[in-house]
Amino acid sequence: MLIKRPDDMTDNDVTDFDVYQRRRDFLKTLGGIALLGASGLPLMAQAKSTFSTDEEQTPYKDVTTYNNFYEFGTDKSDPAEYAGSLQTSPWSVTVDGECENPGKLTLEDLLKPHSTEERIYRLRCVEGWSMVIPWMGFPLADLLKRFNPTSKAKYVRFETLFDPKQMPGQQRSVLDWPYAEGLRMDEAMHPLTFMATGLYGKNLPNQNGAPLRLVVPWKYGFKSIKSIVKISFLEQQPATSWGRSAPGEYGFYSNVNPEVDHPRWSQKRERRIGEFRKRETLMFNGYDQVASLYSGLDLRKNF
Ligand SMILES: Nc1nc2c(c(=O)[nH]1)N[C@H]1C(S)=C(S)[C@@H](COP(=O)(O)O)O[C@H]1N2
Ligand SMILES: [Mo]
Repeated sequence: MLIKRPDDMTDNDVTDFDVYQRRRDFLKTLGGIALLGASGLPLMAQAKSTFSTDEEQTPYKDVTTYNNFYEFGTDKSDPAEYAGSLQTSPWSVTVDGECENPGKLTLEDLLKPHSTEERIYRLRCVEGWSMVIPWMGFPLADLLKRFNPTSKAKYVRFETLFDPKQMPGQQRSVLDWPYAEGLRMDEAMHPLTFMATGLYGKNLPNQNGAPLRLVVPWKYGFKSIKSIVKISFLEQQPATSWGRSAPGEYGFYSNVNPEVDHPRWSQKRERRIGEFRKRETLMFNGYDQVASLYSGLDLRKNF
């Protein structure tokens, strides 16, 4: 098969990428002991994240050309084609609401205290397809703690950039812009919940939500909001873009659940991109460690 090089890949990137892939093969031979740091350079020995899956990773090309990012259009190929117009530098993130240290941070100041780790997560889209993506980033909890949320902070709301010039999809009212998502505080603080700044050992491509996007692997992909400019600590559950546009179809929780069908299709199975036969969808997308967050909650009602 002829593999087309993505347009945004320079020769330099390709070299890094080749190194990255060889590194992965090398690591496999070491039995999963990661010896390389976030920069791609050998650092101190570091145990491979216990949160990561060792399932086969979806090829870089698919991860970066089959996307949902409605700010750039509704076709899977639109984000890769049009997200080049997104200016990710300079970038800043406003943090407000129920916290002791609100503020507007430059991306540099926001990222500075965090070291980057790799998390290889399954991503299950509500549409019935899935991928395995090696993200780079850091736990969301580590970021949120810096702002000292008060005891009133029960939820966290996230917002994507609103700029119809850079994001032409926002000129049409397909969704309630800006894209907004939310998590309950305990979900946000769960160690699986991740702020991604890269994938496959490279900076995040724009189509994947550069420069900063959320990854919540046990929830449908639309909870993993891209290109975040605002984080708010709230006492009340926030409205979400998908929840507003179709409340009967997209609930606040949106945990992956093969027992609760989407009103228009079954959620029992999924197509892993690159595979021919469908596979069974797992409760919480296979992340059973989150089950205790929902004890006592009727997940049919709270879908
Ligand atoms: N701002 C924003 N974030 C978004 C979306 C979007 O349209 N806009 N799509 C979501 C959906 S439906 C999915 S499946 C994932 C896809 O992430 P990926 O393209 O990096 O695989 O991003 C989510 N985050
Ligand atoms: Mo999705």
